[in-house]
Amino acid sequence: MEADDHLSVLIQNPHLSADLKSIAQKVQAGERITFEEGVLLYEKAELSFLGVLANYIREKKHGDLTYFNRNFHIEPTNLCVYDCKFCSYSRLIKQREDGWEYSMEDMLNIVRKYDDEPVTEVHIVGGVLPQYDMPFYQELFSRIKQRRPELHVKALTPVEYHYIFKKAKVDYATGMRLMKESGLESMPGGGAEIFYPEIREQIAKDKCTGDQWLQIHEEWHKLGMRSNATMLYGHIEQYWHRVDHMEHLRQLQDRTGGFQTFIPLKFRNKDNQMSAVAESSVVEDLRNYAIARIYLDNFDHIKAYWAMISRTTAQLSLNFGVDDIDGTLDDTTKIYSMAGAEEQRPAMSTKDLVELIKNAGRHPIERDTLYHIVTDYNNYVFTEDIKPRFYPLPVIN
Ligand code: V47
Ligand code: SF4
Repeated sequence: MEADDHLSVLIQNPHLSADLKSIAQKVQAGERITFEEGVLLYEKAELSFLGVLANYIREKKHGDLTYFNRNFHIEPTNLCVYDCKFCSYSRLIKQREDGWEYSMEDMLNIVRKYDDEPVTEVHIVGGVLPQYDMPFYQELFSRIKQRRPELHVKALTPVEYHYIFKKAKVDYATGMRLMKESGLESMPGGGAEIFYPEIREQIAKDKCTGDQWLQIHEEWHKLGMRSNATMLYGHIEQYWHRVDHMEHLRQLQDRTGGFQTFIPLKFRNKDNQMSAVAESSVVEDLRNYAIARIYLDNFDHIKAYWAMISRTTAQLSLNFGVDDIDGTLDDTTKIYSMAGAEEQRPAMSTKDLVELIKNAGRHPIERDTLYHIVTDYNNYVFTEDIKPRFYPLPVIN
């Protein structure tokens, strides 16, 4: 049965409650659901119901296509002036012995090591420290682009931009324009956490507010540029805080159309100040992907970050609204392994990733950052496996 037949059968089910039936009919008609309906889905809808709706939307938008990209990460430092309670990664400045601080040369060395690799993107994000200021990042981005012009620079979040622009005494619009001129090409989705002030205050005090996060993305979109959005869920927030978060994103997207992908990030509780908070179940994770797919009707893509949720859940998520499972990472990212993700050394070869997608009955596509097709892997025959390489990290100052 096709996704639309599944939805029709569901709507005809005489046991379906009137409120859920009305939501299903809206989805079938391509209509937007309301804030209250979003909350109702979280409170009342079963996983199987959500799966039918989310898969219907996913297949309307993308059929079976499932995207991934080949990128590498640079994490300039794990020291941070902020102290987010959920963060297993950052070490306060006073705990310097646990930390690393890469110099400009260290970071350029990482880029150089990928010279012969078919990667299309470098993803740069880490802690916030005074020496990583606006001139530092302007120089870094422009030197990366000089070295490898076709490598897409996806870097930093409003958390860093708010901090470095304040220090440089420039407003958001000027700051984002200058970063673009230095070689920045898109912004990852991090730092969003939960926008609602009372929750944000408890888990991510002092860093940019939800409104500031949204304003910085808006300025970036006004320059014709694209970005992603995340939501850190499954901690102290309630369902309506998640819907409030997505509502703000949906409204901004209506104004700018600049978001590409929404990435729900499951809270992981290892080695952080919120370790007493239980993690969400896989069922809850899949429900959350599905509701995000249904609520964010104006977002093209929903991404599951496989390194964080395990390969099996990533496969399952492809039936619950997800059409992107990020990239072939190597071990240059530590954010997740340090927070207790299943993948302690996140790496998957292109062949592994392609097989993972095919085994879930989907059609694997390698994309670039802006979702242009790089390679269609559906009928691709691998003559040799394209493995990610493990590089020794540069010496830390
Ligand atoms: O903002 C930190 C999250 C984010 C934990 O745009 C945690 O393509 C769960 O945004 N449990 C940064 N999450 C990573 C990020 C990202 C990742 C992959 C792709 C993209 C993209 C963006 O990581 C932070 C924070 O929300 N995070 N600690 C934790 N304990
Ligand atoms: Fe710093 Fe980011 Fe960790 Fe918060 S989440 S403490 S801003 S590294």
